[in-house]
Amino acid sequence: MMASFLRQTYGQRIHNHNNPAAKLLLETMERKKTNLAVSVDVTKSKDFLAIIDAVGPFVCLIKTHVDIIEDFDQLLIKQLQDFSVKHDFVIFEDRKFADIGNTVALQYSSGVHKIASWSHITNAHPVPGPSIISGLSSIGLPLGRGLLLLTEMSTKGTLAVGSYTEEAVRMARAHRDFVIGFIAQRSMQGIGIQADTVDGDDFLVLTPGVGLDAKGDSMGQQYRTPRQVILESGCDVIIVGRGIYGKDPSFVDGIRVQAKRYMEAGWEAYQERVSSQA
Ligand code: 5IU
Repeated sequence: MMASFLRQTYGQRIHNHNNPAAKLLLETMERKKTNLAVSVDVTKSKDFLAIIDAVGPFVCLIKTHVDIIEDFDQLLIKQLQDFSVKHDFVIFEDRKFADIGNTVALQYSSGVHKIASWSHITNAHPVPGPSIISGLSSIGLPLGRGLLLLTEMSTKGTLAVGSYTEEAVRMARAHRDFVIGFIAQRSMQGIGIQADTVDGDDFLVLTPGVGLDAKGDSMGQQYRTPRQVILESGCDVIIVGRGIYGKDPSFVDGIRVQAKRYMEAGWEAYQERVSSQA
């Protein structure tokens, strides 16, 4: 029998997890009543911090790409951590590691960014095989961090489909202490296992490619609505970037309005999901 985690509340699902980062994310979602994550893809510290301060009250998680920030320094990380405490959100550096275990362990712990020291969650492409998980886990697990595997992508023509996706889910199942879930476009429950033979594990699914107004961009991005993502596809967290901060990252009033709008759409879809009949 497959346990259906899709109808459990985020609060109930805290007990399905042992990893501290997974628990923290579910606790935050339950406490703040939001499944919205904002992806802050801007190149200046000033814009980065202004967006985070504006969307902070509406999000469970902030997703970063710190390698695109031109004036990056350790003070910025301190400010990000202060906002994480002030607004009560989880930090996810979207680093998409993809190298051999030894190299990713160094990329995760060292260099300019020292990601493991401040990011609760990070992610990796499964393409190198299980050694990427052991490499990252050697650094992240002792710090209480969690890893998401990229099993699908939102882009046109993605190669992360079919048996690649299935094998990646199997890899995750073999490393439940550190792998807390997936970046994917739908629930991964039952993927890669024979139906009715094993209970599915409760993995978190965080989903980019979410927009209420646009269908995509000129570079292959494809958007679906919060309802399609949370209710119809069984994902847990909507990740929204430009849909919220648009073309003008300094217009904080507009950003707040959009963040609230996405938060409400995501939460409504979730409530409909947990209250729907099996
Ligand atoms: N992102 C995707 N699609 C994916 C994966 C990651 O869009 O399949 I994996 C990232 C890229 C960007 C954010 O940081 O999520 C989406 O930003 P927009 O909402 O602005 O398109």
